[in-house]
Amino acid sequence: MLRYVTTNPGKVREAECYLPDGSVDQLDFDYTEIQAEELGPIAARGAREAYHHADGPVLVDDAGLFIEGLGGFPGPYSAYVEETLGIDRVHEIADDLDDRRAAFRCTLGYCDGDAFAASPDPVDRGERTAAAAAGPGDAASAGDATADSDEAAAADALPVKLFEGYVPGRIVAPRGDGGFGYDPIFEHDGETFAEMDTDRKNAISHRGRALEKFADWYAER
Ligand code: ITT
Repeated sequence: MLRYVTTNPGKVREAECYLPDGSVDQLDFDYTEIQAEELGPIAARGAREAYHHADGPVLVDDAGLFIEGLGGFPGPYSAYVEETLGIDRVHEIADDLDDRRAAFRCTLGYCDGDAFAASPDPVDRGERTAAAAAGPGDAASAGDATADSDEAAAADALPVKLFEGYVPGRIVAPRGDGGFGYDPIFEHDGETFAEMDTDRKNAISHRGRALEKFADWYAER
């Protein structure tokens, strides 16, 4: 069973449309979100931490809203900004901008503990190489601090496969009551995501694009 790791049930509703019935289960686990400008390293770290927590295959989903006129803000800080400012305030701020174009991005990170061709740079390949070179540690000296840290380093070397999705749009006054998060203020092709049902949003959304790539790869695997 694949665990879709998120505290957000809205994401799971969207993901279920791409994966065979009964093959995915929500794991409500709040993994550590490292500070990074890109979603990839956040998803990769999160996937490794969630894999250790779940002790089985996991898929983490890191997403964000990138507003052009704000240099990509809130981007990886989208959850914090939604919680602290709220989407109405984000719309008000964007309303003062000449450039209200925006994009949603989603990065899925898959880890099942096995070796496979993980995503290449810029996503922490250097880190993985260094950790792999450190080796798994010496079982005979278990309990020894050096062996422990070697083991932690080797765990950090676990391959993570990333899948990315992107959708362009613009920030508008809130409309619609579907979806979640920033959906009411994100317009694509004349409609906000909150005005679309799940199938329509999935057909064009950042998450839908990433899930489509994941589902193809996972079916082969
Ligand atoms: P998890 O980290 O537990 O998965 P989260 O909701 O905090 O849940 P993210 O950090 O990925 O997830 O999300 C960043 C923010 O972007 C957060 O405020 C979400 O509500 C919002 N968001 C993510 N995907 C979205 C989508 O498809 N439509 C609207 N808002 C979205």
